[in-house]
Amino acid sequence: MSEQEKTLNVTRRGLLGATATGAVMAGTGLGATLMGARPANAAGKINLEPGELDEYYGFWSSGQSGELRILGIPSMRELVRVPVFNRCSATGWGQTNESLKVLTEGLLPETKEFLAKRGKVTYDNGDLHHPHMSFTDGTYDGRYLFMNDKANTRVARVRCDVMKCDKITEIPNASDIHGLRPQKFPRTGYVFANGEHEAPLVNDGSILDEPEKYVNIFSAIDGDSMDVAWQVIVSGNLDNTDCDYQGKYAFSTSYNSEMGMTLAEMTENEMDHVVIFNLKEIEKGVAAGDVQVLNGVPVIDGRKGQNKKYTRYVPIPNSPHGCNTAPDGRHVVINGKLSPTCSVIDVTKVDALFDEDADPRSCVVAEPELGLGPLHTAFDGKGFAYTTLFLDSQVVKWDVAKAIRAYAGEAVDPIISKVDVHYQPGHNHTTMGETKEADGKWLISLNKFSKDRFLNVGPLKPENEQIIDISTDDMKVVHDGPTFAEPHDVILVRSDIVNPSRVWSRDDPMFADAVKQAAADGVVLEDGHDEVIRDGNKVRVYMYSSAPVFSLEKFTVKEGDEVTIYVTNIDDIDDLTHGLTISNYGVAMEVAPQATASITFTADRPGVHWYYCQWFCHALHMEMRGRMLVEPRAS
Ligand code: CUK
Ligand code: CUA
Repeated sequence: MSEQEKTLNVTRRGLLGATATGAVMAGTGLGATLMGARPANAAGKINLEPGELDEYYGFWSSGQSGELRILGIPSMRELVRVPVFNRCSATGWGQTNESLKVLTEGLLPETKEFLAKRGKVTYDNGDLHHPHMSFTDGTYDGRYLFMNDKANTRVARVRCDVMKCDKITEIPNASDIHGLRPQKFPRTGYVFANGEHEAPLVNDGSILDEPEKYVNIFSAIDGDSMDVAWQVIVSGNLDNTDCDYQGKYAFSTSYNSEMGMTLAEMTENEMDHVVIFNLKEIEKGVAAGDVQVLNGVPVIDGRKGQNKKYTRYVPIPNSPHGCNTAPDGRHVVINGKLSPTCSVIDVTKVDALFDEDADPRSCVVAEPELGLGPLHTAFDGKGFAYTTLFLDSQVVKWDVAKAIRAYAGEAVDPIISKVDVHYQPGHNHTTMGETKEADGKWLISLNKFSKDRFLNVGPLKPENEQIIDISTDDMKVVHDGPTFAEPHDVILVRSDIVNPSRVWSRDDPMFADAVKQAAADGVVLEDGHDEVIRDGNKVRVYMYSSAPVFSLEKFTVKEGDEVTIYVTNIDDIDDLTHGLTISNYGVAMEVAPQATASITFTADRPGVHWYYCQWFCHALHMEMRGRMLVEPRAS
């Protein structure tokens, strides 16, 4: 392809994706293209050449798919999927002993009991809405990603060095974790998590249809230990949450302040509220024992009309949804949803709210009318905010400072421009936009409907995520990105912050149990040792993989044996992953370079069962196989 064809190609994509086509024609200009100039946007080009790397990592939620996805931005190329709350056929997440430990150890005892009755050890599904990176001093630090499970009330952590989930904690006392954000300052620190749905505090069936006895719970999880540090009982359903850059306050939007059960009841009030949590006072209250301890967690009463030291309720127009702190470190934008407005809270005015008689609305410094259905807001670090309008199918760019002046009575219009997106946007996110290093290059709009944007694939359609160039005054949609159910949220992180390892370290805690068991059995995994150890009806099979062979060509077990296979990948080359799949046994796992992975099953199907490597690793990959011989039990 000639340079000219390449550039034409880029321009055509820009035209197809854009709504303001005139602007694209004029701006990046066919004239310039034909003269051979690269029609790059000010933010850079999105169609990378083969081999070119992206400038940002995009960490994507996947809603009811339950996994984390990693994309390169701005190309929108999907790089990898990280199974978290779901099961994964490729990697064996949910089958391997290493993943089962992560999936089970943080469950509450009563959940384990409940699942055991169904013959399960963990949940199979999850609903992952909000992935966020750990912070140090107001910006991403590349240590961890945290994320919620709305379906089964859990919070998970992914290690950024290996991009695997290492902890999942079920949150006691709360119901259905939704909004989630890590503490920005001084570090994470806490991970704040909203329980969305109200329920009896002890939900054992002794209280059922008595909604007046239901409560909502806000949780602070320790990001280092993943234990719940404390919880606060609040009034109203909690939706989204964010915190300040001082380490003093967290903010949660709350719809249904009525605590209604039906749609009519839930939307009755003109005003709902934002709950502001005073972190230092809550910590003091916990230390002083002003709590009830439930499931081992100190729980503080922060309901409306209770002790005002801990929480304040700021009235906000009907059913606020998104909650987004601006990179200026001072303003928090509350998105109206049923109200066409966003409310701007000034964190420097929050201290005063905790005086008994303060007007709780005194911290609201702007309330611009932006359009229909404002859901979430992103920032560019230059004083502008970008709010999704769900009902209008638009993103609106507005000036925060002007909105404040307008609220104070000046005749200024804070709205800069609007751009159509396709269709019905929920979250949006800018590059580094939830940190103090917001750089204002790209905006992603996560749209709930794609309708006619792609080839018809039947009644179930993909969603559509669009990338918008915000490096210049106007907003240009430059790319459509179809995606499967259902990214709610995304963060865009500068690539230099994220530095994953290329191969596993042999002393990684992920497979420490396997290494310990091998040592107890006198097996040195790193030596490429293989061994079959019989221990009553338990059989431990140790082998290594090195392209293109398994060290064991065959092994024999007896029908009914409990078999554990440990595979160590002794290859140490970048990208040389192997796997182990046993045919007609439903057994499969990934073994990345220098990792050990293990899987346990009962050999209750006699016969010859081939095991093979399912990760294409070598010219002789098809030959990378062996036999498990299962002797029938003598009858
Ligand atoms: S929520 Cu999905 S559009 Cu779960 Cu973050 Cu607003
Ligand atoms: Cu090893 Cu394919």
